[in-house]
Amino acid sequence: MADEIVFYTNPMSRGRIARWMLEETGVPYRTEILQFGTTMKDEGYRSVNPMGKVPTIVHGKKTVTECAAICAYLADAFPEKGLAPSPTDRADYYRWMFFAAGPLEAAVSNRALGFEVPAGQERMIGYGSYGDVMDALELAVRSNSYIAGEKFSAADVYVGSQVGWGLQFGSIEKRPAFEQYFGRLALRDAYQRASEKDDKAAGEMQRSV
Ligand SMILES: N[C@@H](CCC(=O)N[C@@H](CS)C(=O)NCC(=O)O)C(=O)O
Repeated sequence: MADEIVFYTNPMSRGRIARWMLEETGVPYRTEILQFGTTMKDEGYRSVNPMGKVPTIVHGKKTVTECAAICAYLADAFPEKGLAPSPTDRADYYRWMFFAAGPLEAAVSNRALGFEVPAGQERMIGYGSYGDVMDALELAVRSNSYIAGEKFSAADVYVGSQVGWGLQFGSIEKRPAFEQYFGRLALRDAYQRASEKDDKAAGEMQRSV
């Protein structure tokens, strides 16, 4: 029997990235919704993810946290779904996945919090400047149909989610290349299924308070 996947999430969180990736794999999974500040921080869940954050997946005896790792892990765990390039062809796949988990996430979060890198200190911080990050991201999404070439991959789930959220919440500039890239991804059945499930869960959560 296949190992069960348990998905810990909150529908108003980065858990939406992991949900999209789970839907791309098409494998069954059980969802556990956690609440900010309460069940997410209790001892039981901290024994799964000591950060008390979502998302987390538990696949049999394996626990994976961090959205980028969850996307990469699921692509490797279900190779027959074709969600990662072959191991010898992963230069862009790794490059942009790690770029999004490091420089992009940090630049966008800092900007949303109103933190500016002091002038002249750009060399001290991994992302340099928000402007450089945006220009590098634009080059990446403009070069091919997908972030790692002409084929969709798990890296698009991760990078695309950040672009989509950024465009929606105004933390990423509305450049046409970003809108076109995310527009292509948002048409995917798995993205739409995941969004529907999370929107429904969010609605139920709001009605129950
Ligand atoms: N680096 C983590 C970030 C996870 C994260 O910050 N999740 C937020 C929701 S978007 C969270 O769980 N916040 C609850 C808290 O910190 O109490 C990832 O990529 O998965």
